[in-house]
Amino acid sequence: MPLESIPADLYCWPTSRSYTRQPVVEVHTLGSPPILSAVATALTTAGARLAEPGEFTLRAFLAGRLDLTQAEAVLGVIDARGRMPLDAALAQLAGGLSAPLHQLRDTLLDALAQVEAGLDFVDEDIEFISPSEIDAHLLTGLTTIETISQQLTTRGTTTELPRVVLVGQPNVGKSSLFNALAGKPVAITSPQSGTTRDYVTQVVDADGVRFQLIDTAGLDASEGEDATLSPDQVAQAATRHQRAQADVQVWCFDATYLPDTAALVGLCDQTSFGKVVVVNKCDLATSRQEYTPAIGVSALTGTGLAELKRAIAGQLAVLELTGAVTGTAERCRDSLRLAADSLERARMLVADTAGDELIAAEVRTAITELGRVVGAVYTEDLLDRIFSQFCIGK
Ligand SMILES: Nc1nc2c(ncn2[C@@H]2O[C@H](COP(=O)(O)OP(=O)(O)OP(=O)(O)O)[C@@H](O)[C@H]2O)c(=O)[nH]1
Ligand SMILES: [Mg+2]
Repeated sequence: MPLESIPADLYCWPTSRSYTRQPVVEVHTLGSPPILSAVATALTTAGARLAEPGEFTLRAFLAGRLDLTQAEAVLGVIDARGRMPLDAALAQLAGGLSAPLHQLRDTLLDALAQVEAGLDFVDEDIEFISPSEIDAHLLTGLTTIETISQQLTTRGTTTELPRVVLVGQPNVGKSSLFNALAGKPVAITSPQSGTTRDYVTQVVDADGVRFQLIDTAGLDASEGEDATLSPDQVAQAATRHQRAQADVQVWCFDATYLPDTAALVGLCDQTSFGKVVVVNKCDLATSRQEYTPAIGVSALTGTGLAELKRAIAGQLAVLELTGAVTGTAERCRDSLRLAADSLERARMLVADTAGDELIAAEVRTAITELGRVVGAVYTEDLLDRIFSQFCIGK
């Protein structure tokens, strides 16, 4: 197909109201690699060059559109392989970290300006800010840093255990699998459909990875339809809630009742992350069947349980690998500590009436350290380190 006959849309931002605050034109066309490569070749032949990794986000940062924590959050969103890291990255992108940091920096800059103004008039006995006012600013600063540091620690180490939720139709053996994985009979099981009414949870260790395992009520055909709130529907709503909160969903099927093989295969196709598909009651299957890519297990005999644990641990490992926001936490920890140390020293100097020069120097150090976190103070090396992790075109 000749290149000029390809349908394409051009999105133009002729002024500064673009992602990078520079005039931008986006070409949207068919997503076929040879076509995209032909378009890229045509554009580069006409004088354009390919973007460096992360160049668009770097430009957005340099133009003041994003600060450094938000630029890192862009990477976090792209790399997120699960609900938790995605939520953390989106919150950071929305300014969850930058807003309090910028506010704190502004407060300290104001305080510093007044301390320094006093230095210029030291012989004339004019006081621009009283020691108690300085101390109040420093104390606010310390409290804010403490809060942000705690937030970063929680994000960096994720104290909350990841949630693995068992879902499937009634009677497929979810509660039996729950007990088998938990290693003890915690959940009630029975031949009667609809046994589990409320969810049950247990901390489980699989291949050295700890997680919260959650058993839910079976999903019946009425899921999503509404009527009066019968106990069934309450159970269904609880199941939907648990599913929405899941980091990994384990979809359970019954080997003796595999109604829709196409649906099973379809579900397995979407298992790139966050899902594991199991076929339980393999001991009852008439012939030894292969369920790949689903995992054949038997809660009764224990067949396939080791493989299931490995699969869950594998999915959780993918979650752990996403580290952009963790990256921010690591990058910022030292700077926040140094800023807090300076503010502590400044407070002692205020208490000792040690002189405004020394107080100003400590506040300046704290401001510089906070500036490093948001990117108001940066080096080429730091930018290289952050933006080289991006893929081209972001
Ligand atoms: N043969 C065999 N029976 C099983 C297996 N797993 C569960 N069962 C039986 O299947 C029935 C249902 O098991 P449950 O674990 O209660 O099923 P459930 O999915 O939790 O059911 P609901 O809570 O009603 O949604 C029980 O009679 C179990 O003994 C298995 O691997 N092999
Ligand atoms: Mg059950």
